[in-house]
Order: sequence, then C-alpha cells, then structure tokens
Amino acid sequence: MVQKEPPAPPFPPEQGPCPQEPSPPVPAIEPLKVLVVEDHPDNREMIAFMVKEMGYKVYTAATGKEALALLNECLPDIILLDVMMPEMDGFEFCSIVGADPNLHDLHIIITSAKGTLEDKVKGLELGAADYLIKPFSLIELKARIGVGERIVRYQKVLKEQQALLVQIAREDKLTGLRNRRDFEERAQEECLRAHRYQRSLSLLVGDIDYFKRVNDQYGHPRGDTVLREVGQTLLQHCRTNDLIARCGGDEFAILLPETQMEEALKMAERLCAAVGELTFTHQTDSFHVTMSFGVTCLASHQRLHLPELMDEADRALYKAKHKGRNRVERFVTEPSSSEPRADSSKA
Ligand code: GH3
Ligand code: MG
Repeated sequence: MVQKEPPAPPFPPEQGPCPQEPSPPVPAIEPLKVLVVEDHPDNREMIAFMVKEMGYKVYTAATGKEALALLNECLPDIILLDVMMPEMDGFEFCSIVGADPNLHDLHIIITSAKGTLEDKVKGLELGAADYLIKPFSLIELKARIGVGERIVRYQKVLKEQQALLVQIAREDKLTGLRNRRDFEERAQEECLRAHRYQRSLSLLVGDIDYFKRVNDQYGHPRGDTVLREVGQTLLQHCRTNDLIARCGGDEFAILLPETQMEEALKMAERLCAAVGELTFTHQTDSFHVTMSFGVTCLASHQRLHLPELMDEADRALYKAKHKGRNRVERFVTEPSSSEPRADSSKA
C-alpha cells in the first residue's frame, strides 16, 4: 500500500494557476486529447481547466483504475499522471500501459510531488515519457505538453506514412485490387490452411483476350479503363473470403477457399459471361472484351504450394487460349504421363 502524500498544489502559491493570459490556440488541426489523472479534486479541476485553455480536449480521472477504464473510450494522446492515488497508483498504471503494445504511443507525463531521483528514474523506466515535479509552473507544464504534442504528432504522421507504404506495397494502383505480391502471400497462407484442415480450395487465373488490340485501337488510357472495369466486375462476383488480384498486365487471379473444382468452374463461367457483357465506348465506337480462365483445385490430400497451383492454373489458361479463347479450362493430370493436360469444362 503506497502512503498517501499530502495533496501538493500543482502550481506554486506565488505564481497562482494563471500567471498570464494563456495564448489562444490556433485550431488549424484537430486538438490532441489530454487525460488528467489526479485524485485531489481541486488540483484535478485546476489542471484540467488550464490544459483546456491551452486548446486541448481534456478528460479527467480520479484514480489509475478509472484512467485505465477510460483509455479505450477517450483514446487520449497525452496523460498527465499523478503518482500517489488510491486503488492504483501512477507507477502501477505505467506498468500496465507499458505491457500493452497498443498503448505504446501514449505520452505519459508524471506530475507528482514525489521528486526524488529514484522516483523519477522509476517513472521513466516504467514507460513515462516525462516527469514534472509538483509544484510546477504553468509555463513549464505548457512547454512539457508542447514537447509531448510534437512527439505525438510526429508519431501520427509516421504511422500514416507507414500505412500508406503498406498499401502501396500491396495494392495494384490501377484497379485497387491486391497486387501479385500481396496475393501470393495471402494465398500461400490459405493453401497451408486448406491443407492442414483438409479443406478444398480452388484457383482461377484469367486473362483478357487480345487485349493488345484494345490498346492499339483505342489507346492505352482506354485500355486502362477496361482493366479497371474488368477488375471491378470480377470483384463484384467474389465472396468476402475470396482473394482477388491483378497479377500484372491483363492477368487476374482469384483464390476461392472452401471451393471444389465443379463450383470453381461454374464461377469462372459466370465471370467469363459477366466480362463479356461489359460495353466500353470510345468516341462513337462501342466494343466488348472477352476473357479466358484456367482453373485448378487443391485436393485435400495434396501438399501443393501456391507456385505449383499457379503453374497448374496457368497451364489450363494457356489451353483455353489455344482452344480459341473466351472459355474456361480445368487443369487435369494424366496418371499415365508426367505431362498434365487441360480439358474444356464445357466438354
Ligand atoms: P491473349 O489473348 O493471348 O492474351 O492476347 P493479348 O493481346 O491480351 O496478349 P497479352 O495478354 O500477352 O497482352 C497483355 C497486354 O496488356 C500487353 C500490354 O500492352 C498490355 N498492358 C499491360 N499492362 C497494361 C496496363 O497497365 N495498361 C494497359 N492499358 N495495357 C497494359
Ligand atoms: Mg491477354
């Protein structure tokens, strides 16, 4: 049990809580959220008032426990944390927050009358970013919160940039679908899962027929529109758990978990028909495109990896192209020969 300290005023008496008119903030951007954790009601109110005057959105809690319960609700950026509090003191609060990776970005400023070197080191080692000894001046509080704000905003920018980089690395810019790299990673996981749990899984690889002619006849930008619309059409026909990607050029791949060959063939036929029904216009011209699909299935007993599955679907696609395009072919292994062959699903 931590001995309760006599409540120390947050500001020295000679200075008072309001030594100067706080400069009004410039609310160009969303204000940060500051949680004031302080058990002494007068101190809590006074600090909360001053921080609000600085332009921050302020929340208050009377104990560490109350503050913990508030974290998910108000998602604060900065916490002004008293140490000596009933139920859960500031140090314990820091330990709990420090153990949660989701809360690592919280900028905790300990505000305490406990000001020995050991206290300060303990607080900082437990994850606090700063330590302010009571009584502190309003100017110093403002400066310390300002430092916190710079760090928090910098972290936010970094996080946004990181998320953008992840998106760029995984998304096909033209169609907004997954790119090949993302598809291969996720699809490989699905293959392993299907194998482990003895589930069926199918792979479709589709390629637009004579797409070069579209570019040649109507220009590359119109070709881009075709790729985007074909991508959207394929996406609209997929279920939430299906993985769809533009693998490059005019080639698309769709992984269908929990799907056996016959179902996958029907899906490919539906996709063929849906793409064939799209009408594109260019000046006074209107035109259509068709697609060919190769389909393969991961049988539950097989130990196939994605590259092998992709290779099978590609071979079936090649056969579909060879047989005249605008069609679906399934991959078939010849038991008597090492050379696989592909059969028309329509046969
Ligand atoms: P096939 O029926 O045999 O598939 O004939 P194809 O003309 O469609 O030949 P292929 O699939 O090999 O050609 C794909 C073409 O796609 C080649 C390239 O000019 C074009 N292409 C690749 N990436 C893009 C792109 O981002 N935008 C546009 N407009 N065209 C692209
Ligand atoms: Mg093509």
